[in-house]
Amino acid sequence: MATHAGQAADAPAADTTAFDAVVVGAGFGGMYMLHRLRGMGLRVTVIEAADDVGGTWNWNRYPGARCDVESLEYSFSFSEELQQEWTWTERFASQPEILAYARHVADRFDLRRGIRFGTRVRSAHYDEAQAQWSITTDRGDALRARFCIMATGCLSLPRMPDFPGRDRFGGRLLHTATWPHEPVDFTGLRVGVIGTGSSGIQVIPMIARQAAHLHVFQRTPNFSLPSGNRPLAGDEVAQFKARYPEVREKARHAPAGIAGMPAPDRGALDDPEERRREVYEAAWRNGSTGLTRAYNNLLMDEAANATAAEFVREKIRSIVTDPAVAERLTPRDHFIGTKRICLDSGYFQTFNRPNVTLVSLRETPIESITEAGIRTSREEIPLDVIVFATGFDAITGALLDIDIRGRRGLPLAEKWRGGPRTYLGLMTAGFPNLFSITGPGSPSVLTNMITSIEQHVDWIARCIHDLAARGARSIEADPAAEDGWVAHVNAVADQTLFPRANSWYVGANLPGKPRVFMPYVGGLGVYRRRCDEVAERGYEGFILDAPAAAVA
Ligand code: FAD
Ligand code: N01
Repeated sequence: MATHAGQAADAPAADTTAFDAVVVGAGFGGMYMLHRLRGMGLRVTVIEAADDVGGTWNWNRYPGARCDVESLEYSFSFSEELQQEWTWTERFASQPEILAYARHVADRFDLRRGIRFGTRVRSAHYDEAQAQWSITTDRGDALRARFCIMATGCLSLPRMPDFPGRDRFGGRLLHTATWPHEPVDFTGLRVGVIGTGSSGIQVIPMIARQAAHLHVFQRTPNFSLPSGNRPLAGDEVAQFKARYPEVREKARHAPAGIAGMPAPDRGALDDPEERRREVYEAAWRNGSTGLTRAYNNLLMDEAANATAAEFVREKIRSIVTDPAVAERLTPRDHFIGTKRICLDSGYFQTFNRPNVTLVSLRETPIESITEAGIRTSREEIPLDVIVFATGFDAITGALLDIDIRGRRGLPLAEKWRGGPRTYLGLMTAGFPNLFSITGPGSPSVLTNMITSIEQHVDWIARCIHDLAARGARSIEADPAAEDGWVAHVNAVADQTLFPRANSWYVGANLPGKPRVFMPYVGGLGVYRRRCDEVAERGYEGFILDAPAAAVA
């Protein structure tokens, strides 16, 4: 393995099949991993199924798509020049702007020459004798690498429920996560949107403005807060940029990886009702997801949570003019925040429009998709376009979509049959030199993902560097350390209300998926310290250079 900075990293070489590292995915995770490993002088290639960088922001091009972490924080911190030269125009950047940013990063750091686009990794098998990964793609590539790094994304495998008759539909079928590259014009069309998670809640107001009529097919009502999105003023951006070093440092140690969201110091029931309402009202007016972090026990204590949930229910009733529609839109089946909270721009207001109809699938379930539209238990609704906003096989989906095999040919799918098992969300025992960026068991989707991505990439880069310095060929999780981490992840989650919701955090959105709370809820700051300590103690809980088949 090359270890010296400045060495020809992924420059054209005689052998285009042998690498120090193969990275799968060119979203923010894969892009930064490439940059770091290249800087260490490694031969690295990135394989990306899409035609461009950006991952999430290249795939999810539906109208209304934007981030819910403020743009000034939802961006890379690793380069001072980058963060100073890029200027965000809105408090919550739109998908086109975030994609433009990803492309800028790719160009600025000359990443594209290290990425094979339009290529999907099909398998990754560990060769114990050689201590190498063999990787194959849908284009017939067969690559070998010491390290295989999965930057495949937590929300990258879209899920399209298999309603009877789906393929018979005579109109256009769209999924928010595989949106066409050219804009879709809904003018004059009869449109149906299935799903009212974050994607549905963003796309519905946009389609309603264009369509002749929009039917919203809602299975479970969701909590949503006003985003408070607005243009950013030039001086505001300049002042923020001037504070970047301090802001980023704060974010790295904050529970959610966001400097503007420090941990609150009091519980909801510590305040009298009047004061509590003022706090919620201020958070509502301010926008963002702050309301669910207004008190430190909202996600721990049922009674505390009920105060915030009821506040939002009242808001829904005050916005939606038809009381029967308001009632159908009111979430009652989960604690607020235990399913990913949604941020919207006029979502509930949309149901006051004469061209929008809410169809509650709890009352009238979808029976089939017909050639002409959607048939519920009550009627057939004629449609020109059906938009699936039905989400993802989250966190484990993209990993298990690849045929990954570790020691003795053990398939990852078999090892994770009862749910994912990892040490620190970084590695899984029996799969040496296989890392995952924001993998299950790490804070990932409960944080600003870019802060978490940087933390994982930096840790992996340091680990690979340290292995080379010691002359070690491999690293893998010790099964006992893994058991301990899985138990810890579950114990921390069980102290919260999170596992009780039927969310994608627990895989409840997919029939048959094992019910396991997948992200680490202990907070990014705490988690970062733990990862750093592990490295400083000589990779405690990992086995370096285990002989072939030595690890169970
Ligand atoms: P991704 O961006 O998902 O990239 C993974 C890449 O891997 C994809 O390009 C995919 O094509 C590729 N890939 C997967 N499998 C294979 C394979 N077998 N072969 C080849 N390539 C493969 N997070 C936040 O923190 N804040 C937000 O505001 C926010 N908003 C979001 C909005 C939407 C609509 C969605 C869907 C997610 C949002 N997220 C948000 C989460 C978002 O996914 C992360 O913030 C971040 O972009 C993830 O980057 P990534 O590189 O880890 O994964
Ligand atoms: O997916 P979801 P998403 N019949 O799984 C419904 C991030 N993100 O793409 O709740 C009928 O949340 C399903 O109903 P139910 C963010 O992390 C962020 O919206 O299962 N309905 C639900 O209403 C987010 O959490 C942003 O009963 C069916 C919806 O489809 C994550 O991505 C924007 C159904 C799926 O909601 C996923 O969000 C977008 C069926 N068979 C995404 N199957 C930001 O704002 C599913 N549904 C930053």
